[in-house]
Amino acid sequence: MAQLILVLGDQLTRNLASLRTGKKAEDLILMAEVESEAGYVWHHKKKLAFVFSAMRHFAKALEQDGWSVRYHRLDDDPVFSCLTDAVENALSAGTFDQVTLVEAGEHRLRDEIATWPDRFDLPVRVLEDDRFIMPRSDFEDWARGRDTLRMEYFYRDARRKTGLLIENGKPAGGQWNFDKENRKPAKPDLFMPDVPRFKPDAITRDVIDMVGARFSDNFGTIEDFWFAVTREDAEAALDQFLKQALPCFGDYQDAMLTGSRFLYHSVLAQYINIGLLDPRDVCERAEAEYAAGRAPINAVEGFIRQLLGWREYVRGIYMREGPDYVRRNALKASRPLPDFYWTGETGMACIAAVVTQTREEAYAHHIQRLMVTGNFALLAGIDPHAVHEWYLAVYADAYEWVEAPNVIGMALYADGGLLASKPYAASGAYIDRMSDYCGGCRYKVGEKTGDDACPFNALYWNFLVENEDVLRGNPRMGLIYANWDKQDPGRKAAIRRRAGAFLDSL
Ligand code: FAD
Ligand code: DLZ
Ligand code: SF4
Repeated sequence: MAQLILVLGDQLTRNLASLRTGKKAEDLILMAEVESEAGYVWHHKKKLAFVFSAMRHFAKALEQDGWSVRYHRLDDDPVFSCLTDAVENALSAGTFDQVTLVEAGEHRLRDEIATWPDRFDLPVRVLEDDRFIMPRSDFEDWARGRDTLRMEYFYRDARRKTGLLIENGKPAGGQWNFDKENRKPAKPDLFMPDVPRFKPDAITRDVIDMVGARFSDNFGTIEDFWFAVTREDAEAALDQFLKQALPCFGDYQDAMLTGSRFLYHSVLAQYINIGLLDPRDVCERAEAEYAAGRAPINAVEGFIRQLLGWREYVRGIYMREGPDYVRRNALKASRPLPDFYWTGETGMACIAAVVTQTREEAYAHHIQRLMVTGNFALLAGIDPHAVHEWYLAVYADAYEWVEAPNVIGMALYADGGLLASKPYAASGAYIDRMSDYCGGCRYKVGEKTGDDACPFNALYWNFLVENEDVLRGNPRMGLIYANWDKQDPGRKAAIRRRAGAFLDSL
């Protein structure tokens, strides 16, 4: 029985379920660069180059393994507008009994694939994506019947199930979570390992030329492309992270520095999300660093929690909540996304730094995404769907299943508290404590009113007042509202005037 096996651009794993069931002598693998996947958002140029180059390298590796591979480049003739057309074209060129693929991660593509059995009049076998640490049914079982779906409890269950960082049935180091130790600001004189940079080979250079020519209007710069595009290079990046950065990952996890874009973060999400690295393997390698005494528990637990906890949890939320999740808007926010999210042209030094870095690297770390661009969008009441599309476009690791819960749920509270027990709203004081941005800013972080005051300060209180009907009843917000209530009425009015004037200027 001959199968046409479709491998998607984020399924670049030799151990993929469809390849495990396939037969090299009989089956044909199809991979296709298509317009719809390249264009469903305004992808960063470096994200496009990364995905296409990694796809081309993977196709080559499969051929070297003995598979027959049919590969369509975006600059081949004909250009396929969508994956459906690419599959139809491949089916018409051969004789197949079945189309086989691993399920897509995003609802958009899952819906497209659901039309295929009727359209092609052929069985379409969709296999579960088992490249996560736990099967999706584990999340469903955990979530069933619960009133609240807090990540921390999901994560503890996952630790028990996998045995990761469990010693004699107890959490390693005596605690489940060492987050309290992981909030240190960083000083510029700390030793910072640079992120591993890989020199583009001929395949990557070809892709860079194509992206530069076809997507010249897309967001971001294409120059200085350094991502790994093969499993071997992604493994080398993992090795370097484990040796050089993991020991300090915990301490400086929430810190931000103008001159250090990566700090001690792993910068591995883009590799894990397209299948060049396996998340369980990454966790086990980090655990081994703790076991060998080379990395402390607060670092290793903090790191493993991101992958075993957050990454698996947000995928569960995305699948459970369905396609309408990206349209949630619990706080009825409707302001358009300001242009400076694309240009970086703003007097707010923190936003300018994060957007500039995002434009150049297709990367920002978690606290930059959550507490700078995310926090601003929350406080300023920007339309969540526009914010969602921005995040989906600009990061090399962005796929809706992981991006949407982080944006709609975590950063914007647009799901009404399904994911976060209270909004991650903060004034300029938080950014000042965790970064060196404010020193170089035209605004004064210590001031709340007047034209020179840090906009985050007035926006913070304005946000609380504007959303009082939803937030005041939240027990975790009680102290904050009590603090506002105590303030002098004249001062309150001045803060709200400052916020109003700033919002009008956007
Ligand atoms: P590290 O800080 O080194 O963390 C290690 C790994 O843990 C990451 O590689 C990633 O795989 C995983 N991880 C960490 N935090 C999360 C999280 N909150 N959710 C899921 N996985 C996590 N992550 C994406 O992979 N794609 C996205 O599109 C994305 N969008 C985000 C948008 C917002 C508003 C926020 C607040 C977070 C978003 N994240 C996203 C989560 C996180 O910011 C990135 O995974 C991380 O910054 C990637 O950099 P890193 O590899 O250096 O991560
Ligand atoms: C991200 C991406 C891009 C830019 N292009 C392609 C493509 O041309 N062909 C393809 O198979 N996959 C691509 N991908 C990855 C897909 O968007 C990804 O498989 C889906 O978003 C998962 O639902
Ligand atoms: Fe950002 Fe305010 Fe600090 Fe300027 S003063 S960098 S706007 S937090």
